Amino acid sequence: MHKVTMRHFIIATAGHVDHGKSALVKALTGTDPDRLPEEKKRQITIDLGFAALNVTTPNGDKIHAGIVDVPGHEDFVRNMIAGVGSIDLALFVVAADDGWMPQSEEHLQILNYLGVQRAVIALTKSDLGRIDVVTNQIREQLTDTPFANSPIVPTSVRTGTGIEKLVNTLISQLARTAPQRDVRKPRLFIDRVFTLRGIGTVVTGTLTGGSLRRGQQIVLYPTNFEIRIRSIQSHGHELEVVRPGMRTAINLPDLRVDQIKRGDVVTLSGLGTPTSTLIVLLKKAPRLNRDKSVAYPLRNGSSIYVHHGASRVAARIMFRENGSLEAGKEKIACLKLASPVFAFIGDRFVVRDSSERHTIAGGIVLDPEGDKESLRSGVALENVDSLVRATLARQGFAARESLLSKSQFSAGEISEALTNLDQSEEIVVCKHIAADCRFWRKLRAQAIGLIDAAHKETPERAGVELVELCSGLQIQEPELLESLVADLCEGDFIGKGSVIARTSHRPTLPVHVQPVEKRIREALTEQPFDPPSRKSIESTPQARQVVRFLVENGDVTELASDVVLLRESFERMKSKVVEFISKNGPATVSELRQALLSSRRIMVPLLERLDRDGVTRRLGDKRMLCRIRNL
Ligand SMILES: Nc1nc2c(ncn2[C@@H]2O[C@H](COP(=O)(O)OP(=O)(O)OP(=O)(O)O)[C@@H](O)[C@H]2O)c(=O)[nH]1
Ligand SMILES: [Mg+2]
Repeated sequence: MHKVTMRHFIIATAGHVDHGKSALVKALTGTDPDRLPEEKKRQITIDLGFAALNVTTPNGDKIHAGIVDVPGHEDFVRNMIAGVGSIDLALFVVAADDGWMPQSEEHLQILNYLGVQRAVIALTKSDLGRIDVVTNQIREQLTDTPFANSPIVPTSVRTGTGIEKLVNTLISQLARTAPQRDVRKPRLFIDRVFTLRGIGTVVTGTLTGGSLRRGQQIVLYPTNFEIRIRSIQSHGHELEVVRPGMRTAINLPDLRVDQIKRGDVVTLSGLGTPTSTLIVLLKKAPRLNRDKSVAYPLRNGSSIYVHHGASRVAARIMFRENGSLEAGKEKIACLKLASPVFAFIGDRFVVRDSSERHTIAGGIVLDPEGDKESLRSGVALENVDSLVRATLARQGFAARESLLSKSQFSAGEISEALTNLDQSEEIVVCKHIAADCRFWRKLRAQAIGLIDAAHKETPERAGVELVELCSGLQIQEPELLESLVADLCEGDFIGKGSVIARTSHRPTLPVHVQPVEKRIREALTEQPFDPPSRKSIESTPQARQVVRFLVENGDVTELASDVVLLRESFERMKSKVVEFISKNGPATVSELRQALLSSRRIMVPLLERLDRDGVTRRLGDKRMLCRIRNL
């Protein structure tokens, strides 16, 4: 039996001013999308309007389509763009009496730049004639665009002609449309903010990339507020969960309306942060009116407006090699934004001129982190594997957790790609990081070189301190060092505390310093319980080298920075202290010093060490034994 499903889609209108978009939405849904008093007065759409269409497909599936009605007037293109991001289908309107007009063209280009793949064309006001002529004109205008084969349906809200056919055409298009992907990276680009009495602040937008649920903790960018969703609605219905492709209203009572604006983004923390430098692939449509300024090449350094999500941000364009972008061409560029946006790899955007009169280009975000290397080499967007490879080739390595978090791939897809690429030895995955093979080989070789050189130059040392390795390799990220050490230790290396060495390495003093060692041992043996200070023993660099060796090897015990003694002296002193206290009861430093023929300089740090080791305990100015020991 066929299981009935409910699918959600977003349709947005598009088309020249006064061509009947809002009237058509009302005829389709019963809702008048023009809600502002000024819109009613001027009989024009100024800002976005909303309605819903609930239909059943021939096989019984239910489709819920949120409709965003956009303004057609050239002064409000900015609002139009905010409404058509992340839509599934365009309801493109051309009036039979007017035919193809300037904003028909501009809206078509905007939809193309934003990557909208499907459209249904409504030839409105069909009661006013010229259907054949305008149909031909539309077909001609749509040649070589993604909408070249889109259905054209003549309609009239006056006579009711074509409305039912339009509904059926919309259904059959949506029935063939895949629902938006849920990659657990929800983003709600806010297109409206308002306050309701008794409820507080509400924001609305079209949800993409993942679900949101009631009570969930969200973050608002670019302001960085972290807050909880009090409640969620979609088209007036209270919901527990909203999914991608749904018009969404969320109640954020902890924020005031003036703390949020159109273009802000509701998302989850942990997916990265907004940025102000984007590397993009910029495209300029081929079919621009050659007499107009829109057709002029886009020059290096131009000031423009970038429309991304529901936001609009002033920006400057920088091309590679100071180039410019001509109509019909595409080029990699860097966009320096006046304020940060929360963009993902693969996001689409529209570019308008600085006077905001014309749409002049559009593009795809290649690298939201603005890495200069991406500007040079570009970014492969074909699939998750090539994106992982290219990202690692560019960056060298990345933390597995955060790699491509700002992309339209899910964490599961990214981690699967990492495993596959690691298995086919195209990248290296080790502990917390993933790395480019060449980068990893080079880093490993450098590390091995440093360790071997250290073994040779200072054979008396246990190995290389990890902090030295870190600075020698100029590593700033602790997880990179940890993964590198883990990798080395799977082979011929061993980590001992804060030191790494070859497994075969046995610390030895170089022959030429062995006389120095002999002298030091003698110095420490002469008065074993009251040896000379470290400073006086370490009068030369060689002597310092020897003392460090003896300490690292455990032949010499370091009691304080200036107090060292032979290990056997230390052990004997310990036994004598225990013996003395066992026999005579708790003793002062002075009593112990006299009993052991030592000095206060040695005795104080010695007893502190024994306290730390749990042998003795301080009681006033005396020492007692911690417990009876079997020594
Ligand atoms: N004769 C006729 N007039 C229509 C039809 N559809 C809309 N109109 C009229 O056209 C005018 C504009 O209609 P709207 O629906 O407001 O146009 P719009 O495209 O939404 O305009 P903007 O949102 O401002 O771009 C109104 O006066 C409508 O009554 C139609 O099918 N036939
Ligand atoms: Mg309208």
